[in-house]
Amino acid sequence: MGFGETADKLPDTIADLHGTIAALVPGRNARPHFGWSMAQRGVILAHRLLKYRKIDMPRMTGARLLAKTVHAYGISHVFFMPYIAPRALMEMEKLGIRRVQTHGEKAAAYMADAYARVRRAPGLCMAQSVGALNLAAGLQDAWLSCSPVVAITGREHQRHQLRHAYQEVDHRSPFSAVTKYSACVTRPEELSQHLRQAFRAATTGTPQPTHLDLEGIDGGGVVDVEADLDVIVEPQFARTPPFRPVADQDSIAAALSLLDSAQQPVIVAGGGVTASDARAELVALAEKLSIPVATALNAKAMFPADHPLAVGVPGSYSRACSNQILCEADLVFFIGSHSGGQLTNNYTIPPPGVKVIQLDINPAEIGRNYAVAVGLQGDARNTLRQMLATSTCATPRTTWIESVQKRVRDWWETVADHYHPDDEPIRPERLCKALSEGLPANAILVSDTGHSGVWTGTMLDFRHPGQSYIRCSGSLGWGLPAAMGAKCAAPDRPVVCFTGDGGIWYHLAELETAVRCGINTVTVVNNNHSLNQERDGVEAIYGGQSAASDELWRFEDCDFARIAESMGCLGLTVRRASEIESALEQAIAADRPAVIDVKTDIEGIAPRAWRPAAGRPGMTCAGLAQGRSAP
Ligand SMILES: Cc1ncc(C[n+]2csc(CCOP(=O)(O)OP(=O)(O)O)c2C)c(N)n1
Ligand SMILES: [Mg+2]
Repeated sequence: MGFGETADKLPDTIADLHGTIAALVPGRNARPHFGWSMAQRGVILAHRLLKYRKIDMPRMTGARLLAKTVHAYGISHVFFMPYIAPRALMEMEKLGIRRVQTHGEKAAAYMADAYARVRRAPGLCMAQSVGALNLAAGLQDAWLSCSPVVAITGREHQRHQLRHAYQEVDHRSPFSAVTKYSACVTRPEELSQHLRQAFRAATTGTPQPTHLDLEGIDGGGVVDVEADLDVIVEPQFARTPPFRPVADQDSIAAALSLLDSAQQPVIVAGGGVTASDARAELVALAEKLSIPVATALNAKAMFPADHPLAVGVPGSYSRACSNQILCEADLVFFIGSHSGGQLTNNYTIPPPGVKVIQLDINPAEIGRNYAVAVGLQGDARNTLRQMLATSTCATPRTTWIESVQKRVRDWWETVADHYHPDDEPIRPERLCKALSEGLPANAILVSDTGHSGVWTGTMLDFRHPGQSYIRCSGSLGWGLPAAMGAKCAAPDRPVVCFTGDGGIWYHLAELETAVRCGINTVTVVNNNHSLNQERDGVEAIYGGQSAASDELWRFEDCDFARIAESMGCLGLTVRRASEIESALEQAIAADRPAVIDVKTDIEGIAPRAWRPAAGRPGMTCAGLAQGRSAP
């Protein structure tokens, strides 16, 4: 039942109530009231009131209320680790919600995160009380990636709190670090209100996780109890963004004027462009105003890789040319970007002091890291549309664009050695080339972090508007379960996870979940049998390579194809680059989850991010800094 329905019934029922009250508490002229005491009158009134509540609020368990509400908010899958709210899970099943029971709470949170990002709508994950902190740890990535995940946990009864209850610690601090809204719900009557707020907070402004902590270690104090309950759903908050405000026209005019007069402007598109689904508008504005476009990892698929204005991904996990181009810009237009530490290589790319325009739906983000010449508060898609409607075509900035293109071409030449050959063991650059060529036009690429983020961010190209890219914001191991969440969100699209062996070890057990639940993802493992991104740091401390230093980053060479087969997946091993594409085809066509174990070069280490020479911010290329990428 929606708000509207409830409201429609109110006037009639309240009129009835007035009659009831008039009968019970007669006016001065009425006959004395049969000697009823005030208490008796109160009881009768309360009884009538309850009856009224029953008219509008059917009696149901908190479980039914929870299931009906999340179902009405469009939730098709719930990701959880038992033992949590089994009655609610039963009610969800009746409504056709798929229950994805995982092997760990972090994996459940990662699945809900990717599910939410792919659907641009809330995701749902749950855990019992002792798993709550694991779930909170899993929400770190959703928090960092601005993903609208609603998390539900059980909590030891209030009467047992602070009494050394079995398995119980305080949930408040861990969840306060990774949620926008976190509330304790002690009775089913409180659930509607907090659920509404959980969906509203998750989807509005900067989308981020929210949390409800239900009474009882499995939430039984709320879900197992029957009461007169109202299912309230506000469909607007069942998707992101619920509102699409347009920045004010004066600010838009000021921004357009600055962009017009800039000689060497660059647009930096962030995750807000992805969240707002503003790819077409971004491309159109860049072309109309003749401005090159760099993308954050969170917006990598929002600009065609082969477009003449494409700059690539700047920052820490970057191409040298992207950082160089940003250091040459005289104006940077951040769109839906936090201009955070990774994107800006710790606030150095572009250099501090550069002229900046920033557009964000959340006004608190505007100017956080770079002082702005013009701030635009609004939804990316609608504000870009307004900018398109009120701008005139720019004279092409031929010299600037040619210099940008030359930087990009020169950079490709520096990596060509690793990009083309069919050597054994395979170089990660070559693996990415094969994936760029072999990914279907509607594929979703899900990338783990560390080297996986560097390789996919810099070496993998998306050329089709139907391709998507989502990436881990930092928690190694996110990739495999996240790909499963993405597949649940888009069952008809091929979902390919790119992870390292260090990454896949974290949540390998979820392959069993994938088989059991029929979630057919493809996991490509860049298997160099090591955490090789850590190698340089370790050897620098040891003063060179030794058996002891090797212990800090090397693994046994394991056969992930056989491990995957043992769980019911298709397992493939690839040793030559020329075999990658056919393996990918076979894996995508398989009617079950698949793992491709790609044996790669242990020397395949990414270069460190390019940065301007010390003390000379904004200077042109100082050459590739020596060394390797930071973890
Ligand atoms: C939860 C967590 N712990 C530790 C790290 C640090 N870290 C980043 S990349 C990395 C190594 C990744 O190894 P692998 O996935 O095999 O890729 P490789 O470096 O070998 O190419 C580590 C340990 C992290 N990002 N997240
Ligand atoms: Mg590795």
